[in-house]
Amino acid sequence: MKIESLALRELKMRLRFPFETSFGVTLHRSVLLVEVEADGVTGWGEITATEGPFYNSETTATAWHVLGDYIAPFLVGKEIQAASDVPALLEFIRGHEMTKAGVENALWDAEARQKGIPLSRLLGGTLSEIACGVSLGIQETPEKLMAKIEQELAAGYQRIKLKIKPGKDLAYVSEARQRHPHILLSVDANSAYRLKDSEHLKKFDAFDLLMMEQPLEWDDIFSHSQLQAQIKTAICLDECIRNANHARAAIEIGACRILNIKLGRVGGHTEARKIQALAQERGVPVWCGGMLESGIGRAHNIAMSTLPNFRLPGDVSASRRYWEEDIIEPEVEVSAQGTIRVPETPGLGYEPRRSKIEQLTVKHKVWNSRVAVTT
Ligand code: OSB
Ligand code: MG
Repeated sequence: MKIESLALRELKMRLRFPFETSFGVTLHRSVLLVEVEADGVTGWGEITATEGPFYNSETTATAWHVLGDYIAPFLVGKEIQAASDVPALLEFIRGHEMTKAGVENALWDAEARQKGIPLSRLLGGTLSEIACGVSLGIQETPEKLMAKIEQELAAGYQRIKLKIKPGKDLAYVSEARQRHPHILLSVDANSAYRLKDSEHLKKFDAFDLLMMEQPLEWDDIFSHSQLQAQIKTAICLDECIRNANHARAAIEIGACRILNIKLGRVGGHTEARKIQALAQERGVPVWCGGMLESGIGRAHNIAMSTLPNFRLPGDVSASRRYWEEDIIEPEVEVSAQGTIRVPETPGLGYEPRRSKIEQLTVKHKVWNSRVAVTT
């Protein structure tokens, strides 16, 4: 495939509800979309960086910088065999996984469209339907959280994940478990605790949780292994795992029993597949995490979730939980059983709605073989 052009655009999108995690509240998303032209075929990807460096170290601004100053000038005009060539080509750029993932994943979409097959099949996925859970932001009171839980269970979601932080944790989780003794329930701290809080974190063992996601520092695998030795609840790592080497280290030293795979955080489909295969070999279940994506990122998440060893419901839920109107056609819908049917049409299987995308775009730049064009 010849990479003829790369385009980056920033869309301003407003979530239907504010989403609160231990690192802050999000209502307005700056959604970054990558559009690639290869051999006359278009592919789409999403850069899932957040507005500020509070989840990981990337931001929407660093993505513009790294894509515009390094990735686009290097890749545009290049001939590649397959999208899976991209990570090796971009190895000279350290970090910036989300930015690289947006580009690589757009090429995966283009490659699948060229071959006339669904992206899920090109990736090696086998499922025709994926299991869905929801991630619920921190709420003002346990009562408000209980109402959200009821609503999502009524909609059919198979797993409820609660965001927690110190002071907004045990009372909320305890109440949720009392009301729903049998549901799959998990918590996600987004690095809000420290190893010295292990006595406090042990108390979660009483709630029969499916997992506790990323309780400790965002880049500290070793401390998680020390915590895992002290608690019964399975630790799931999110922020700490940015590539297959991290996953191998974490599994080897017992830092987690479950892995959350996010395409952006690990640098794209190629690295995600490596992590998935390694985890499978070691008997560690994986599931697909989310970054409040638009339909483009969501469609990539759906395709990835069809791979073997995605054994637990992901944070992949319906478009309408996030947006009044999504930017793809059709929107992502979830069945009353809490599943998404995997599309069977070529590529992502959802079409970008160009007019809606144009309408929401606040910044747009195209790099083609000769010049960069800003509109
Ligand atoms: O840690 O999984 C996380 C959202 C933004 C940043 C980090 C996380 C999340 C979520 C939301 O949990 C998942 C989603 O519904 O997209
Ligand atoms: Mg998480």
